[in-house]
Amino acid sequence: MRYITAGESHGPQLTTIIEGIPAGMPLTTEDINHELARRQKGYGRGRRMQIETDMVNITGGVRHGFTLGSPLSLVVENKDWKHWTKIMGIDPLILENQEVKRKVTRPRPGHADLVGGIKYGHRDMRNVLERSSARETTVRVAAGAVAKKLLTLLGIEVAGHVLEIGGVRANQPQYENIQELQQKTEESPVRCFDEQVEKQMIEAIEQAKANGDSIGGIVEVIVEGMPIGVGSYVQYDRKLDAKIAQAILSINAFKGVEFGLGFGMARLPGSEVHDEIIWNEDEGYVRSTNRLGGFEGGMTTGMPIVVRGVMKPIPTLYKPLKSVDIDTKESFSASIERSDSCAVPAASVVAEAVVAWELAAAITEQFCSDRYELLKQSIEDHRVYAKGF
Ligand code: EPS
Repeated sequence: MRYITAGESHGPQLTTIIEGIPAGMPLTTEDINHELARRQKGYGRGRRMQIETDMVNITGGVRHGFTLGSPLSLVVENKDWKHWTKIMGIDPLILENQEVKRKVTRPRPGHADLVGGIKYGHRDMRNVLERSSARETTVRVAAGAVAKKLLTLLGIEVAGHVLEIGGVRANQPQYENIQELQQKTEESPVRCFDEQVEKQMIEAIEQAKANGDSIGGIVEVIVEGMPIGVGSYVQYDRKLDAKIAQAILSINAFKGVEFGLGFGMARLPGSEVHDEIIWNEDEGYVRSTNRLGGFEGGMTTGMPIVVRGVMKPIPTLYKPLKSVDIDTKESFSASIERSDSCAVPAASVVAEAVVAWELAAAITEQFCSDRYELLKQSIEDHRVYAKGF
């Protein structure tokens, strides 16, 4: 499976082309729109989310509610485009020295503006920020929705939630089943399972907003139902945990990733890090603990996957940091753009999407995957085989 995306934040639309989804998999527009709406929610978003109501238009690869095996083409319109048709126009400017509004010459520290400008030779750094904007995660969530649909049909559930915002840390969630985690997180404006700290998180966001500042946090994705042995130890670029780490770090503003006990493992002896193996007739091989977060040797252990990512505070600030005007080389405040004060809740939905994508891609690579029914059968056969191994 592979996908690429295209489109600028204030351009006409965002697009993704997806290849490798098995033929015959049920898929509806609503499956994708549901995930797009989840990404748009979350306390701390700016005014842009009031303009957009993201809806997908499937323009290839699906017929009468089933995938065809041909590439899927998904398009999401930017409603804000109508306010930007001149600034972001596609056609050449009529007058050569015509002044374009909202030119960016004072790069924002922490964004791609300056470095991207130097790399591609854009002296109007709007050419950089329009593409490096997290608006692009809209279509990554659309691609992830397709992957998530496949996983759900194969009995694999993905749940993302927020663990920390601006230094306010939630307790590790305690739940009976993953559906409870999914439901409770869904009801929270900051996508946090812990109701006790939810209010404090909201206050932290309010405080940041009042100060013209921004705050980051930590999101966690938990996946249950993965078959044992997906991924591989035989080559560095086939290790599935490494692919997931890359996917998490590819989310805008993400700076770190850990599995299971993560960085805490540095302070513990081996006897308190590894997960003992037990076997029973019902479940086959299971572990008494899950400190490694679902991976051994780059392969799934069959235990829940537990992966966390850290998001830095968004670098667009209403009280901007010092920067330099690239035209005059004089010191100035960085340019002010409309922004969110905290996008950690939304980022937990993006994290779900990118993790789901990597898992679905690994599954379709490993099992018979031209036809959905064949894939389903070969996963069921593998589960039986692994249990009795
Ligand atoms: C973003 C800036 C804001 C965010 C945007 C990401 O957009 P605008 O510049 O239009 O106010 O709202 O996020 C989205 C549009 C989105 O859909 O998540 C940025 O610069 O990264």
